[in-house]
Amino acid sequence: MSNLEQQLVELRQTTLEQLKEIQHQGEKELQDLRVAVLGKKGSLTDLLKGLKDLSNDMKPIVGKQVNEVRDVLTAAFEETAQKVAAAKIQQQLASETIDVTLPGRQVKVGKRHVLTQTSEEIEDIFLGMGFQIVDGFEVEKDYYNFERMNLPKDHPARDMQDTFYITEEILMRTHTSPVQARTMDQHDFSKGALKMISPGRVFRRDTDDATHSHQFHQIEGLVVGENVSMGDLKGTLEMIIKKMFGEERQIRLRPSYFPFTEPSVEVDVSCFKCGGDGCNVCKKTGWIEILGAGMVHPQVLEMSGIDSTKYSGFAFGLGQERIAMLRYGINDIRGFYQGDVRFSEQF
Ligand code: FA5
Repeated sequence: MSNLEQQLVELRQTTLEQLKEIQHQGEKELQDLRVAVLGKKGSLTDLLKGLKDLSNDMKPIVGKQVNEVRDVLTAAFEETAQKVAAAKIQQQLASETIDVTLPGRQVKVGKRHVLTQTSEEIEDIFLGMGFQIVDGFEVEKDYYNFERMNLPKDHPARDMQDTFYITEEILMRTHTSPVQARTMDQHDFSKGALKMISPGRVFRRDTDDATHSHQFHQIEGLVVGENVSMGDLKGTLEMIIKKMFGEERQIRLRPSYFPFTEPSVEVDVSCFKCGGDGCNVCKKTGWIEILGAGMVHPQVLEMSGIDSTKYSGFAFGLGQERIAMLRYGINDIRGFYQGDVRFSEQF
């Protein structure tokens, strides 16, 4: 037996013995031994270097023995690794004690955002009155957002609702009112009156402060049919406000101006804090402004091909944030959008 063959036998023998020992030690010791024997600079690689000094006859014979030893040792390392891992688990299990008296870990449960809750509550009330809920587009045509709302290109009232333009003709909608035109275009009046609401996000070039945001949420309401009157508008709004803020709430209509309604009104609700006596919430007036509304302008009906001598309608647009702020006493609108769970958890 050549010297090299002798060394191979010895390496195999000693490594297998060392592995038996390591079985009772740890993963690090096992890894160190693997590198020392099978690694790039390990003993087996060292022995391989001796091959070149052997005769041509011996080279293939000893080369084969080297491969055999590598295979045997690789398998032995694998087997020992499994034993070490199993021993580690056993050890952990033996040392672990479970204290069944410890309180369980509480699982935090999320919930819907306060604005979603508000919107769903309002949707439920209107669904109960036979309204349909319609979705609109957040990216809208200038045509529907302004022109169909009786605001032609050069109308000065456009200044009150400047917005972000995608192109000259496409913009981020400034209110949910364009859904009015889109829905009226589709409605078949031979099947009865149109009654719809449309909640959604709107965008304006407004400066962010405690009560204004450059993006916020509105709910549009629209009823068109025969003999729809201002009394219907007032009754509907009174009902929704009493449901949202309590039976004792009163509403007040003040004359206002929107190009798409005539007459137009601003709707106030009697202050939920002072009941109308005047306080810091209602700025000493006893009333809080909550939404804009009015009778649909005949021109707006006609643009949808609706005969304004036969049909009339009312519409309103309320700010969802405004409703939620009044209901829950939230004093800064920015809280809605910051995603702070300490804010969200309260509702
Ligand atoms: C409108 O947007 C009309 N389209 C509403 C309307 C619809 C009138 C149908 C008549 C018929 P106004 O700009 O006032 O109106 O906005 C309606 C509500 O949105 C306001 O009462 C307010 O609650 C809310 N709002 C307006 N601007 C902001 C803002 N920057 N941040 C948060 N809420 C806002």
